Amino acid sequence: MASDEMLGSKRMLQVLAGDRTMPPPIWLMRQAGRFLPEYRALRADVPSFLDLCYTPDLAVEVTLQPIRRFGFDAAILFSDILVVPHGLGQDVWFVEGEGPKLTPIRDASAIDKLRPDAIHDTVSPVYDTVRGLTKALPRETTLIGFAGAPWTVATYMVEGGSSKEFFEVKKWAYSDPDGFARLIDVLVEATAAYLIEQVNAGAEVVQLFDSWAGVLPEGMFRRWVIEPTVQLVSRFRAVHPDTPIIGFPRGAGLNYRAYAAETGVTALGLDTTVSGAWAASLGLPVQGNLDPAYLLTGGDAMVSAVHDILNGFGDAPFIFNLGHGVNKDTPPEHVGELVTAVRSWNSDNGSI
Ligand code: 1CP
Repeated sequence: MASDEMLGSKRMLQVLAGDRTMPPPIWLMRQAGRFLPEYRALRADVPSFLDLCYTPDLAVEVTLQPIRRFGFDAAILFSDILVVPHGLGQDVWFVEGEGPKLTPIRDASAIDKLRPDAIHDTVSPVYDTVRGLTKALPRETTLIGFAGAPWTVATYMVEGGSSKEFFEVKKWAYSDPDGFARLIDVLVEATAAYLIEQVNAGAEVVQLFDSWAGVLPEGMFRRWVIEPTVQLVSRFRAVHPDTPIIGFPRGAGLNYRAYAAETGVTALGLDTTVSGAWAASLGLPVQGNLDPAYLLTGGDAMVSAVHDILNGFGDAPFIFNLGHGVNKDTPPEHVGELVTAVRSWNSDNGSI
């Protein structure tokens, strides 16, 4: 557990412990990656995206790139949510310009071929990246580990990649809930084990990305988002009771309330649709939620949206972030402007 002294120097941990800091801590989802020229240069020399995720020296370097440029309060481990299916033995590859591809899993026999016990053999370089980061990060920077939540990872495993309609995974989940639950159960166990090892290696906070939570109707949201998250959180907490968990059920809408009340996560990541005042009423520390499109505009429009967000969260413990990841066409200087706007905010008059 962090000593008071450590908490004192790490704004992010203070907020996750329930304090409000001024200015708030700031980091951005997808703060590393293609919008940074130094990432593109390094990536050009690596044969495949998974090679980058599994080469600790390079993954450490890519994690540090945005910290050097912008001095964010937190660094997020550079990896991907799809290393878990890969570690389970599913074929996963990334096609330039198209995104992830997987050999789809659509029946019990395909689930039987997954190897939950062997996951660490494949993903252990990720733990080495975490260990490297604990040495390389500035002492005030919090290290965030992460995984995809079971529902979101299952969408990729069943669809065989990114999806627009999610019909294959929904057909299975709606028509054969017991069969689909076996896949979700494998993911709960594997993801808990994966996050526990990240913390053993030095991650101080973990974030659960449920990027496709919002495509499920209410009852199915409860069954495939809330229930697996409850189980995952409880398995994780049995080993690491004091490590904060940020849950990000993107697109949850009104279901954010049940997610906040029932899953046991420490803090809520908010997408752009949720107002700060409403989210503050849910009683947990909150993180969010600038529309990443403002980073394409920069300037006054962005700064004014930043002030609306900072004012909107009232007294809730608050971490500044986007409502989704940084877009690859974002000019890096706009990210610099954003950090300045957040750090120079004056809460008395709501302006710089
Ligand atoms: O060619 C490249 O360089 C690959 C682009 C890329 C990058 C930079 C992918 C492929 N993944 C990542 C890194 C990544 N992914 C990180 C670490 C970087 C950081 O945040 O600084 C994280 C946390 C993720 C998480 C992730 N991967 C999510 C959840 C967050 C979200 O965006 O909703 C998801 C859904 C993925 C899947 C994924 N990985 C990559 C792609 C193109 C996709 C598909 C996205 C989609 O279906 O829309």
